[in-house]
Amino acid sequence: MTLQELGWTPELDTAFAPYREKGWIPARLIRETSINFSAFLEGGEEIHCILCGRLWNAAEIDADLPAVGDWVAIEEGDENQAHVIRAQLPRRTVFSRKMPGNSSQAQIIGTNIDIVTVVTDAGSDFNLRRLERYLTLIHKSGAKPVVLLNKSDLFTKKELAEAASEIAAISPDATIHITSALKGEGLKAIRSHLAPGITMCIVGSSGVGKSTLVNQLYGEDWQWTSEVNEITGKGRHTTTCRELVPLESGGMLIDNPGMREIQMWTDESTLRASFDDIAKLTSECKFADCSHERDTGCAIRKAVEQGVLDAARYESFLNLETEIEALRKRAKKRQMATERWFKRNHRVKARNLDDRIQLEKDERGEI
Ligand SMILES: Nc1nc2c(ncn2[C@@H]2O[C@H](COP(=O)(O)OP(=O)(O)OP(=O)(O)O)[C@@H](O)[C@H]2O)c(=O)[nH]1
Ligand SMILES: [Mg+2]
Ligand SMILES: [Zn+2]
Repeated sequence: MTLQELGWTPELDTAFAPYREKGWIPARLIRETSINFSAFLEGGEEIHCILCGRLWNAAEIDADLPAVGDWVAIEEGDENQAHVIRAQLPRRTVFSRKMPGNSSQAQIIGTNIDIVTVVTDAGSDFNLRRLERYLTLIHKSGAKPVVLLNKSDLFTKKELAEAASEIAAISPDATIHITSALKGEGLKAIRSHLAPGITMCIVGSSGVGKSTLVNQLYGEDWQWTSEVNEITGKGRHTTTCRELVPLESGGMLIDNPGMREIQMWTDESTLRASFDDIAKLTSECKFADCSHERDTGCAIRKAVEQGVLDAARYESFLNLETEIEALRKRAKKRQMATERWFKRNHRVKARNLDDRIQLEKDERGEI
């Protein structure tokens, strides 16, 4: 596996020049667990590495820390010393969501991602409002959106076609494919997006078939690292940690744990872009500061009344705005407090004694 096949670009090569002079080598992070990381080197060798104390301390928030998909500079270790991440290279794209719970921080799902594939089905998981949120976040990340209606073996052609057209109506720029990961159907369509150096991040609720898809595209069962998968009560493997999987046919997949919450981590301009049709209407509202609720002369409400605009989509637009407004307020209020809390929390995370010893050595400049 060459660096290019791992997604290396001329821009990265330029950014890496000062690190090369120090004798460090480039690597792409494929897995992270607290402060332990795994990475691929040129040639495809997988290594374990730790973060140097300087980067650890410099990170004000979680999103500043290296994440799966990141390119880093590694100082190589030996039998006695761990490989150390010495520097982080600029990110081309960042796919993140709001951290679950009350925090107003961003949680990074993956970086340097070209395509985000949202997996759902035409049945119990199908939820257009949730999909809207995913698509808004994908739009913000700069990656290309793909939506899969998986488990096609469980639905009729009519059900699948209806679900697909409902998705198409809310996301004109997303490519929609109908697949059955179990039967290996529709894989060709997914492969058509992949090529050497391209990274596809796969997201969606737990149990929709993300890991099954990864295995199918990989060609055999990917050997998940032991801490990655947990066997649930039903005997099903559920992914507990993100992981980058390289494909022999070219391209890389990032498998993710199922997401229960997909909250907004975005701003007004992104919101408007993903509700382009509604945003256009706002310019026709009578008042410039129209709340699009009870104001007279609201073009959006008129469109709903005339049946031009779906009422649920209008509701969703209003809710998203409220959510972003709340997020902004919360962010302001908590910024200072959360930053302090996260700094402390990062250190607590270094529970593993070995890690702590390594970190301390590193902070003293011994490694
Ligand atoms: N009928 C049918 N079942 C499928 C399909 N794809 C996956 N499954 C089944 O759905 C269950 C969950 O699949 P996984 O691939 O583990 O789902 P996941 O999205 O990785 O779930 P998490 O790791 O928990 O997020 C397994 O029992 C699969 O065999 C499909 O296309 N059709
Ligand atoms: Mg899984
Ligand atoms: Zn209005």
